[in-house]
Amino acid sequence: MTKHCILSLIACCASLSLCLSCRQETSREAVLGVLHHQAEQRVPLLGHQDALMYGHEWNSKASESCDFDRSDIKDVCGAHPYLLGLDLGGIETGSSCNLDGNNFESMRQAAIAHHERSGLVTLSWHPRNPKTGGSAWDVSDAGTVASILPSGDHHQAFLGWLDRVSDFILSLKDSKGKPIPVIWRPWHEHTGSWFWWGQDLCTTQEYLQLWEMTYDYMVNRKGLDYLIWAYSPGAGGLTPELFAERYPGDAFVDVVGFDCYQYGSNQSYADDMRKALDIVSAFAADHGKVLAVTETGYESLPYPNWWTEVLGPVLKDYPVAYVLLWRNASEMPLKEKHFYAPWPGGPSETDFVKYIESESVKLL
Ligand code: BMA
Repeated sequence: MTKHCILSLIACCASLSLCLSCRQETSREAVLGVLHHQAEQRVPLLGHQDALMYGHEWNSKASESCDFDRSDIKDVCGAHPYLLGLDLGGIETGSSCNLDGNNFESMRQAAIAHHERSGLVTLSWHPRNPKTGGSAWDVSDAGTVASILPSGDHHQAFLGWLDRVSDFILSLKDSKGKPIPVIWRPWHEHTGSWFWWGQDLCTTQEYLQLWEMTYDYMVNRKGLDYLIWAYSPGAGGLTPELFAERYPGDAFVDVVGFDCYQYGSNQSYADDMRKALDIVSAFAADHGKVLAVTETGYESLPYPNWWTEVLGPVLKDYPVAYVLLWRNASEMPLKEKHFYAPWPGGPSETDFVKYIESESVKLL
């Protein structure tokens, strides 16, 4: 081979690999572009946790062949939520189903089907406690985070958990074999102390190390360099200092948001939302990040005009890229009142349709 041939071969390989990485980069960039655009327009994408898996009165598990084309929101207004939320809790131990009974293979198919319809997917994770073997809510051992960091006894085992999470995400590919960029939201609500990675369960330095280790393993070891990373503390007691304290850094985060639920009056929820949105929108602007409401809702929607009179008026004042409603549980009768989105015949159906028709939020 002549020197000229070798040089052109090297140039060709270099441009091919550039091209491949561009292709991945473009997808990630395209999603970020959509998110920035919606925020600028002040028309958030509407998301719903587990939307295609089950609803208030149905479960995809019950149908023999399922194309994941049903959701409570579509049943109510004819279009799916733009964003599908799914949770990987349980995958770390090799379970076939997640903590809410969704089969992981079905979740994989739902995520792909949603992407093929041009929707976006966001993944959260409620992993079991790697030290005690308890649930994500087992806060009995304040040494759990320390135990999975590089010098801890459970470090190697935990890397195996990250392998399983990463392999699931890597298996999300479109019909052409192209990886699907998802919004990945690990270690959420850490400003509270109800998960083993929460505020009183680890130091700031340990939390930051946990995030960086997760990022490094997934991006650099597993090749997941096309994810969109979301950082989302809880809204309760949020201050600019608290939000910034455990922020992993601009290099490790794309979306900044918070989780905020209504427990009291409409006014107190609106106040909580505005307070959190003031803090996080200012942070997003300063750091050039996307602003999102990463989880919200009012369990069982006891106020029927909640959409147009409570949520809508707050959201319209901020550049929010997306808002994710929590799940409409199908565990009956145990969780009959555990729903956050409308369903046919449910309490807030009419107002939800009105809200959608006002084009203040975007469905698929
Ligand atoms: C909670 C509830 C639980 C569920 C958990 C993880 O808010 O919905 O029933 O197990 O989220 O999805």
